[in-house]
Formats: sequence, C-alpha cells, structure tokens
Amino acid sequence: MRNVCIVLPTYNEADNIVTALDAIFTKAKSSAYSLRVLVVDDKSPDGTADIAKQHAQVNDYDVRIVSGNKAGLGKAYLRGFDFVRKHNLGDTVVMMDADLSHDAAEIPGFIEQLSEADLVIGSRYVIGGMIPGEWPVLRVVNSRVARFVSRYIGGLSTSVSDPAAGFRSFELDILDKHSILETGKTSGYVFMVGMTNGFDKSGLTISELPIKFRDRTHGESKIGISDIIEYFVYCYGMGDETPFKKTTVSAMEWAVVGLLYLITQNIVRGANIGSMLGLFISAQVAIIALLALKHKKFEWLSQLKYASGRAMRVRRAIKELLYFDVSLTASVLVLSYMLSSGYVIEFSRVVALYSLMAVAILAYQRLHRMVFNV
Ligand SMILES: Nc1nc2c(ncn2[C@@H]2O[C@H](COP(=O)(O)OP(=O)(O)O)[C@@H](O)[C@H]2O)c(=O)[nH]1
Ligand SMILES: [Mg+2]
Repeated sequence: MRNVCIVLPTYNEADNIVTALDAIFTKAKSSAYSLRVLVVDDKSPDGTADIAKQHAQVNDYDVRIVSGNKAGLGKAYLRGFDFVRKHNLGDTVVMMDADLSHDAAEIPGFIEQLSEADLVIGSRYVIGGMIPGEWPVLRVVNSRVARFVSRYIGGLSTSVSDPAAGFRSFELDILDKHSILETGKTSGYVFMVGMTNGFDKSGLTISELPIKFRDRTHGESKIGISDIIEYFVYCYGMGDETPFKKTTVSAMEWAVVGLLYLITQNIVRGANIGSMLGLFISAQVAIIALLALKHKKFEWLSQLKYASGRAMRVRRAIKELLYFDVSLTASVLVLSYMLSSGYVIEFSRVVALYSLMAVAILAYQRLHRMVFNV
C-alpha cells in the first residue's frame, strides 16, 4: 500500500490551515493509501504552526510539522522533501497549497494517475481544468505570460500546459535516481517550473490532471517582486537554445533596454505631454536601443545589399523597420492601456512589456527571413 505524505507549505495561513487540514482528512482519505500531512511552516508570525498542531491533536490527524526560516516556497519544499525522506513519512508526495486554492477531493485522482506517470501535475489549462471565473483580466494575462516565458524563453517542453502549477504528485525515490531538483538553484515559485523541467530533461513522464483552481478567500498571496524577477532570470537560463535565445538579446541587453524605457517614461511623464504620447516616445527609444544593441549598429541594414536595385532596398528597409516598430509600439500601447488601472505595479508592466518585446522580436525575425529570404 502506498504511503502518501501531503507536503503543505505555509506562511501566515492561520485563517486557512484548519479548513485545509479538515478537507484533507475528510475528502482525501482512501483505502488505497495511508495519509499523512507534513506542514512546512516558515515560523509564520500569525502562529500557523501552533494552530495546525493543536487542531491535529484534537482531531487525531496524522500531522507533522517542520519549521525553518522563511526562504521562499522552493526552499520550503526542499526542506519538506528532506524531512519526509529522513523520517520516512511516506513514499509518495503530494504538493499542495494551504490556502484552499487546491481541492483536497482531487487528491485520490493524483494518486491513481501516478501509476501511469512519474509526475502528475494538476493543471488549470487542460480540458476540464479551470481558473476562477472571477479572475481579473490582469491575473489571466499574468498567468499566461508566465506560461509563455517558461515555454518560449525557457525552452520547456511544450507538452506541459501548466508547468508552474503547484498541485502535483510524485514518488519520492525518483529524486534519488535523477537529478531533478537542481538543488539550491531556485528559492521561490519558479521552483515548480524548475521541477517540471527536471522531470522533462530526465526523460520521465509527466501527465496532467485537470483541476479546478479556486482563489484564496483568506489571507494574502505571498508572491512578491523577487519571485517575479527570479521567475524571469531562471527561465532565461533554464533550457537549451530556444528560438528566442538564438535570435535575441542577452540578459544584459534586456536590462539596458528596460531601463531606458523606464527612464524615458519618467522624463516624459514630467514633461506633461499626455500619457499616450509619453508611452509612444518611450517605446520608440526602447525600440531604437533594442535594434542598435541587437544588430550591432544596424548591421541588418548592410544585408540590404542582397536586394537588387536601390529603390527596392530602400522600400524593403522601410518596410521591415515599419513592421517591427508598428508591432512593438502597438503592443506597448495596447498593453499600457489595458494595465492602466491603478492596482498594477510598475514591475508587472515591465515584465509584460518584455514578453511583448519577445513576441515582437520573433515576429520581426520571421519578417526578416521573409523579406531577405534567408
Ligand atoms: N513555508 C513557506 N510557505 C510559503 C512561502 N511562500 C508561500 N508559501 C505557501 O505556499 C502556498 C502558495 O502560496 P500563495 O501565496 O497562495 O501563492 P499563489 O496562490 O500563487 O498566490 C501557500 O500555502 C503559502 O502559505 C514561503 O516562503 N514559505
Ligand atoms: Mg494561493
């Protein structure tokens, strides 16, 4: 019989932990496996660990608690896995959020599906899966951008539709056989992507189970700016060559362009010329910088010699520049309009802008190939 250990990371989940434990021990019970929970708490100031301990005692739940210093979700999971192995708490792990976003009733499905795959990911983006209907456009966009980044920038296998999802299950001994976790590399939420990538690169099978993701109703999300930065940096360095990496700029160049955009944006804002015109000017500066950096002093212009006839060359040059510029400027404007609501932090704008730049560059490369036939 399987011994299942639910690894439940918590940070300030005092309002959720009782309901989460109740849900697990009522909805996830099965005669097919034994069930235990390991709460990995990072010394939550709101006393999550104590509440969990007490509640488990009163109800006779099999709950263990391991605590440590707050170092991010990824590090918490690593600590949890080590603890499960060291204390022999189970042979099968289910990773799950404690904020009630994940439905404990879906756990038996994960265990069942484990007989066919090495990793089962609870996916919001396969048929039957769901993200909350009440999610604002921005959350949906963010979630999609995250997916895009891991796939097309990070080079993650495209067969996984929700590589960053946190509800998942695997057999623990697989960690000994393969170097899946690349220990120490990630500390935040991108840990999920790294793990998916690890399974994928080790040639293991990943299968997805549709889940219905619900929004937390108590407490706050712990995702912070450092998680977003880490997500980007990690994904950029993660995989092999992707079309994106082959054709585009280095991380350093990205930084320069992003910075230029922000600086121009700030200068222009002070000049009181209206936000749309301001965005337009900033986007132009970023585009020119990007072209200059990428194509080393507009080296692409020299390729025009392959086009015959002066008029033709000029026409092609203008056309290419226009395509690129128009696509990028339009995306920046549309996006900025969409994101102009007050609750969006500047950083998520930049992240989204970068992703759009990526799309624009890919489009540009394609056009380039079309125009020059290379
Ligand atoms: N131990 C630990 N748990 C964390 C940390 N960050 C997030 N969590 C937990 O991980 C789960 C998912 O986090 P949440 O903030 O809801 O992420 P979101 O749903 O993606 O917004 C929750 O149970 C959190 O309490 C951390 O640094 N340490
Ligand atoms: Mg959550």
